[in-house]
Amino acid sequence: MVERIKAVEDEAISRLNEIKNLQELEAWRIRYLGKKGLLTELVKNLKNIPTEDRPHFGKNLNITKNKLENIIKEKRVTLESADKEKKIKSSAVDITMPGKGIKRGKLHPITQVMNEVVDIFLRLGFSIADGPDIETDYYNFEALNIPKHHASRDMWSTLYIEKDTLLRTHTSPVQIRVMEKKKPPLAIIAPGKVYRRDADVTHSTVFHQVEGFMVDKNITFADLKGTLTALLHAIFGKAKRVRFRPSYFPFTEPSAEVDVECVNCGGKGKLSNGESCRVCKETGWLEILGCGMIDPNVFKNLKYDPDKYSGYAFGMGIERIAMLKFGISDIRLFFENDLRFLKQF
Ligand code: 2U9
Repeated sequence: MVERIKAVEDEAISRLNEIKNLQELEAWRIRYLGKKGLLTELVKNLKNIPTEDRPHFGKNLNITKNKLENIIKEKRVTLESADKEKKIKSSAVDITMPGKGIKRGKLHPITQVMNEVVDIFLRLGFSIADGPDIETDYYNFEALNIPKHHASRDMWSTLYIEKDTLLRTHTSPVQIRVMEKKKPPLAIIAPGKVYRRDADVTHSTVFHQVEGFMVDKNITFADLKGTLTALLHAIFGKAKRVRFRPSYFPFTEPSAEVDVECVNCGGKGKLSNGESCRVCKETGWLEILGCGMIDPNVFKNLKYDPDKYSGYAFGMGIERIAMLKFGISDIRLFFENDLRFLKQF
């Protein structure tokens, strides 16, 4: 009997060393000290032992039982504190971890180019004006020397809301409204959205313009040339050649279109590998601006004396400048809001 008790105790102690968690410890307790445990069975067996031997075995059993109970108590404390520590480690905030970082947005490429153009004019002494997107036929056309049913109206694919109400096709009406309220000298730019019934890879129904004018006594075409050349050199670089070509607009006379040396082929019309330049269609030039001296009829509509005052005006499409600056061949990319595209600017 004593050997049996010793064997159970030895087994229990040797198995205890392999225990790694509280579940295994509970299984161990059940095996030795549970209701049907090995040691409990030995206690139950006492009744089959001669009465005179019972105290001796009983004492032995008690010593072993106490020993195992003490061991299990100690082991439980160790395992419980290890368990606690593990839980704390896995759920605690590690204050040495780097922060998540705030992702900063960027300005839309059109806004960037718009700001760049506006800043150049502010440095040249121009002021900014704005006006409504929904305009009347008078401000969008008639005041600008574009009468009803005149063939020149075909230059703008206009979106009408009602007979005399429309989405402005250019920001020129803003300038008419300024001239109605203020007297020269005036140097104004009108940046903003404009609308046309037009959509393909280079045209969008909604696009952005910067138009502007300067009106005073003795304003000449030389002032116009100097200002717009300075603008294009600031946008595309001083090394780029600029040329003025005769053109026609109902609100300016004389009128001109302004070209800058092609940004893709350097004005050669051909690429270094001999291929023809698709950006300028082999001409070596890119059309960037329209401009001219304000037509005397526009002044007359506003009760300005065309013999006293003269002025120049100009207009440009911001999407076109952005496409050339960034080498983008499809205008729709600006309006699709695909982050893979927008992140590049
Ligand atoms: C007033 C008088 C004259 C504004 C002008 C242009 C020439 C021009 C186009 C460039 C590309 C529009 O975006 S675009 O399609 N604009 O060519 N605009 S002169 O002339 C004015 C404006 C206001 C009172």
